[in-house]
This record gives sequence, C-alpha cells and structure tokens, in this order.
Amino acid sequence: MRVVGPEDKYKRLAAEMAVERVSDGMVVGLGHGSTAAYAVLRMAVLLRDGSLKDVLGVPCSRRVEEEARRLAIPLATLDARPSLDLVIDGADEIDPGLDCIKGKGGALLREKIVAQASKRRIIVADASKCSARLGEKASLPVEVLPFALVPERHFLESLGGKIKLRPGPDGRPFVTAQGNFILDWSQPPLDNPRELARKLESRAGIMAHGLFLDIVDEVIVAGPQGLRLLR
Ligand code: ABF
Repeated sequence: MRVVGPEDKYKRLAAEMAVERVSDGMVVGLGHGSTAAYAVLRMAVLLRDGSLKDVLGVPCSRRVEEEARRLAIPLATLDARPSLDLVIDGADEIDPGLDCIKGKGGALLREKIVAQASKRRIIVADASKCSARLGEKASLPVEVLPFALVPERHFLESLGGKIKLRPGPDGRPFVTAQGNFILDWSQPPLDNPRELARKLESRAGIMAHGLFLDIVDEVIVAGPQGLRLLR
C-alpha cells in the first residue's frame, strides 16, 4: 500500500488538469505510477457520471490495467487500437526541454511503446521532479535481457557511473513484464543525452532505457507555486 505524501495534492492537481485534454471517443494511454493513477481515477469518475463518453484506455502496465478494470474503464489493446489520441504518464525527472527520465516503476518499455503510439504525450508530475538537467535527481533505468546481463553491465560500467541490479520483492532480481532485468544507473554520462541514448540503443542486450527524449508534447507540473504548463 503506497503511503500518501504531502506532494499528492500536487500530483492529483496535475493529473486532473491533464484529463481535461481527454474528449469523447478518445483512445488514451494510461500511464504507470502514482501521479498518472490520479488521471485514471479522474477519467473513471467522468465516465461514470457521463461527462466523458466512449473513451478507451490502453494501459502501460499490468498494475494500471488491474486498476482500470477495477474502476470499470473500458480497455483496448495496442493490437486493436495501435494509434492512440493521447497518453497521460508520469516521470522521475523532467528537464526544461521536456526531456524526461522514466522507469522507476519498472514499466519503461511499455511506456515508451505507448508514448510512440500516441499522437499527444502529456507528462504529469509534482514540482519535485523538475531539474535543470537530467541525472541530477534520478538514476537511469536500463532494461536488459537476462541472457545479456553481464556484458551489458560491463558496457554501462565502461561509460562511467554506478550500476545496481534492481532487486525484486523476493530477494531475486526485479523482473519486468517482458521478463527482463533492470540495471539502475546512477551518475550516467548525461552531458549529451542523445548521444548516450544512441549508444544504449546500439546494444543488442539493452531492450529499453529511461531516457524519453523529444517525445513529450506537454508537461503539467503542480507545486506550492501552483500549476505550470510546459510545452
Ligand atoms: C511512470 O511512473 C514511470 O515512468 C515513472 O518512473 C513513474 C513516476 O511515478 P510517480 O508518479 O509515482 O512518481 O511514469
């Protein structure tokens, strides 16, 4: 059970603002994480009272799928609806250029797939996620095939920083929905995020990474100074 913190009012404010961008008949990507969860909740309320109609959700993770089913949000798969109107998702760190680090929740691969399938990508966050540059606050999750764990770990170590295999609940490694492991990379070389993304994407054993660059259309941030829309 997640502990609700002081920043939750801001998460909710940002998420509910994003849901104002949802209109009848839309197919909406449902993001992972506690901030995006407020958007899912808001959509369920609007669908129940009839303010929103004929909206379909495409969940970014099993956990969001279970929550959406519990809230009776009609769902679709990417097979059935490969092009989404909008995705509302969270992030671990956001820079002024709307580039993000995502993946602390472990769903980074599906989040990126859903984001790339969406016409409009909105990130919702409380103000603590904002940084002057990526890497200041969040480590970078890298999803690797178990078969390639050691060589890819060595590859990342050769670039610098510190690598940690993400632990699961049972003392064994965390396993993603795709059956992969996650290496959490702190102090990665982020002086040139696009160059680093290219290097990661060149490795056969790296299935995904948490750099979401040139993907986000709008960031809605809420904090003690109120709501900010970054486009
Ligand atoms: C997902 O939710 C992930 O990409 C990201 O790691 C996480 C953020 O969670 P929260 O909103 O709970 O901080 O979007």
